[in-house]
Amino acid sequence: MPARLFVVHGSHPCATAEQALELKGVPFRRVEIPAAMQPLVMKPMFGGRTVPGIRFEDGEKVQGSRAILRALERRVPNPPLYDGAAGAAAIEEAERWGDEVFQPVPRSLLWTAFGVYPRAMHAFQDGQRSPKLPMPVVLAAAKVILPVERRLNDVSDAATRTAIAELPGMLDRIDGLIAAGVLNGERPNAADLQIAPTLRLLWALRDLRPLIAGRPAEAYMSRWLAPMAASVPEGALPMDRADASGAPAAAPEGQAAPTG
Ligand SMILES: N[C@@H](CCC(=O)N[C@@H](CS)C(=O)NCC(=O)O)C(=O)O
Repeated sequence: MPARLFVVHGSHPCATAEQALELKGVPFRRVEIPAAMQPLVMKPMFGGRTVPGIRFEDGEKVQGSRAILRALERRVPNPPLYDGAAGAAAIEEAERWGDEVFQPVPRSLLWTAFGVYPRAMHAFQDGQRSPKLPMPVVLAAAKVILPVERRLNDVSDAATRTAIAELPGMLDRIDGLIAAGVLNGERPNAADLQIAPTLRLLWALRDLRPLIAGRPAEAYMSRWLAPMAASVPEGALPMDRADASGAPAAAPEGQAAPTG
């Protein structure tokens, strides 16, 4: 049996692991776990509650995008993921930052935005192997999924405003890594695989596009990754109140999304 990669469709660290498997030419089967169910499925099998996790054909189990990339590098050295003009140490440090600091940003923002526009969740099923749920089922499921995801990801108005306020500095850092040749080299390295999927998910939040558009990071994010068709309409995030303290969220939960 080929390797089995346990994912939640649309998850950015899962995209990291999938891309690495494809680059290394390792055959794998994607096992899709419904959103918010990963603690129930992953914990008993891998010990931790998050996706991605992989079970290789020889039975070795590895959880976490960075650990999966390292296991792949060990098993299939070519093409290398930690080798490039900028040097392995710079790639590893950018990868660490991409995982620990940058990766959590879209999580809190996305679940805030879905709270405002739950209808937008329907299109995020595009490309999944499991059959797509119809809109009424998505809206009913959202009532269960949203509170669980908000709890799992520590979503709060304060965290949302902090993430928005810190995003330009993070984008500056990515532009700097591109200029320094740590990212965006001839072929994707481990840091590219970690950072580009997070950028792509942020782009799916239309409120954030003005912060990203025109930067080197904008062209970079879709160099190796197909753009996401799904997006969340503008007005989902408290952009104009990013610095305000104590302001309520942008709109009441469950409000219908505008068309488009
Ligand atoms: N940094 C880890 C974290 C992965 C992670 O948090 N995945 C999310 C989905 S994007 C998850 O499964 N969350 C469920 C939870 O926090 O219980 C990695 O790159 O593997």
